[in-house]
This record gives sequence, C-alpha cells and structure tokens, in this order.
Amino acid sequence: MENIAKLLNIKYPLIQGGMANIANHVLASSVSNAGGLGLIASGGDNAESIREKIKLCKKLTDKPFGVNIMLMNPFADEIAQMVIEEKVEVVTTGAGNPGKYMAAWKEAGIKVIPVVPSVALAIRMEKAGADAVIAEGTESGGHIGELTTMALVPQVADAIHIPVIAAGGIADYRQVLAAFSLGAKGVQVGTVLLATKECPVHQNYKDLILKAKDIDTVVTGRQTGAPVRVLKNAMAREYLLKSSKGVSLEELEILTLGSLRRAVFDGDIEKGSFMAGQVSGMIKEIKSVEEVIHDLFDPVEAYIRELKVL
Ligand code: TUI
Repeated sequence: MENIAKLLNIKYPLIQGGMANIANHVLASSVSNAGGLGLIASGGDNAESIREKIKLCKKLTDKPFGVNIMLMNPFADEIAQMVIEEKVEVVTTGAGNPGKYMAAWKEAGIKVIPVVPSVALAIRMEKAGADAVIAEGTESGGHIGELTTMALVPQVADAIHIPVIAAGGIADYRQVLAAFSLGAKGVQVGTVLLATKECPVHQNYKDLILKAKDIDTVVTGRQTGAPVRVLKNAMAREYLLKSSKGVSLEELEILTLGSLRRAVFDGDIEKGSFMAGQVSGMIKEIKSVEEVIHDLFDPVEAYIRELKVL
C-alpha cells in the first residue's frame, strides 16, 4: 500500500491526533474537509456527549471522520458501544490496549487504528485485527510512551504487515518525509493543529505554543506511571517539585485535577496543563487547518529532489 489515504478514503495520508477536551466536531470536520481524517476525541467525556459531537460533525462534513477513544476514560465501555450504534467509520485508541473491543468493532465494519508505544503491542494489535497502527513517539504532547519516533517507527514497521502511521515530532514537510522514510504510510499530527484558526482552545493556549522554544516542554507524571508532556509553566514546575519531594499520589492528583480543562477553556497560564509536543518550538504562526495540511504535504516532492545527502 502506497499510503493510508486509500484505506481511509481521504486525500492526504494524515490523521488528526486525539487531543482530549480539544478535538470536537469543529476541529474534526475542518481536518476532514481539508482532506485528512478528523477525529472527535473522547478524553474523559461520556458516550452521550460524544454522540452529540458526532451528530454535529456529520452536519459539517460529508467526508470520513473518526472517534478517538482514550482507554483510561471510565466511560470507555459505553463509548465503544456507541461508536457502533452511530456507524462511526474509523476508531483510533490511546492510553491502553483496546483488545476487548476489537471483535465487536470489526464485526460492525469499523476501521480500527490503535496507538502503540511498542513493537509488542503493535504485534498484538495486528493479530487482533487492527487495520493499521499509529506508532507514537515520546516527542508527542499529552500521555506518552518511552521510545522516540525515530526509533519506534522502523521497528514497528519491520514487525508487522499492516500500515504504520507515525506520530510524535511532526510539524513540517521535512518530518513528514522523514516519517515515510522510516517506513510509515501516513502521519498523525496534534500540536501543529493546536495553532490553527479552527482549533477551539483558549487564545492563551495558542499564544503559548507560538512563544515556546525547543526546550519548553517537560514530562510530568513519570512517577505515577502516566507520563504526560506539557508546556513548562508554574503548574508543571510545582508538579515536578512536589513529585521530586515524594508527595503522595493523592496530592499530585489534586494538583492536576481539572488542569487540562483550565488550560483549554480558561486559558489559565499559571494553573493549566498545556499538553503539547516537542515541535511546539517550530510553530510560529496561526494558520487555517487547510493551510497546515497543504504546508505539510505540498513541498515534499520538491524537497526530495533538492536533497543530496550522499
Ligand atoms: O493517549 C495519548 N495521549 C493522550 S491521552 C490524554 S488524556 C490523559 N490525561 C492525563 C493522564 C492521562 C491521559 C492526553 N494525551 N496518546 C496515545 C498513547 N497511547 N500514548 C501512549 C499510549 C499507550 C500506552 C500504553 C498505548 C497503549 C499502551 O498499552 C499498555 C498496555 O496495556 O499494553
């Protein structure tokens, strides 16, 4: 397979990242209308709230779109059922193993694309009937695995026979080309879509991405077993200080409780968790979703001709 555009019936081999609390019907339909695969993210929401967004998204686009299910969500079981009822075309999953849902989804004709942080999970997902996997490197924003995109993607591509989609560290056409070079058949992007006109986050969130430098993300939650990459701010510093002093998991949880919502909806620069990837430092202007997607793919062929590496 040349790339995943054919599999997903879309123009560009691009999937939008899940992005809890952010990826609603507006962002998802914008990505789908621009030729990628838009996704409505479940985050911690319940099935009915996502069902509403699916209905709204169907009014905004006649192109394929999907739903991302964050498997640490306590409502994951009901969301897994709801996507069948709503005849969602594509499901991506994150933050866990979707094995127990796979048979029902495949039976319903849903294309299933789990995020995998390791070769072992990729192999398990292929055996369980996944249509493709997203190999997501630790450069990504939000909940992350250990391996870098550079190390993970070729190892996953060598281990399985279904298409691999690269994620983590992709914000321009050079990184798109690198992903294909590593064996990926498509890319998933999140951070670069945060800085778009259509992205429904508080303006302060977008401004923080535009201001960020290369070293401005940190990983919180390594001690609790749920590492999360965020932009450095007072909240992240306090979290890291408290966890280095060995405070209880409960106290850390209280600190982070609702912090993503504070970032996304209130733009609370001090107390919000601004999840974002290491590519934040590359993003210097707000574009439309359509411009972002064109800028990721259109220069690739000319760039291949320009490259003289040996
Ligand atoms: O899921 C993500 N990124 C996310 S989810 C999220 S919401 C959240 N907020 C606070 C704490 C935790 C979550 C924000 N960003 N990316 C996909 C991803 N999946 N990254 C890593 C994984 C993963 C990890 C382990 C996937 C499977 C897995 O399997 C373990 C197992 O059971 O085998």
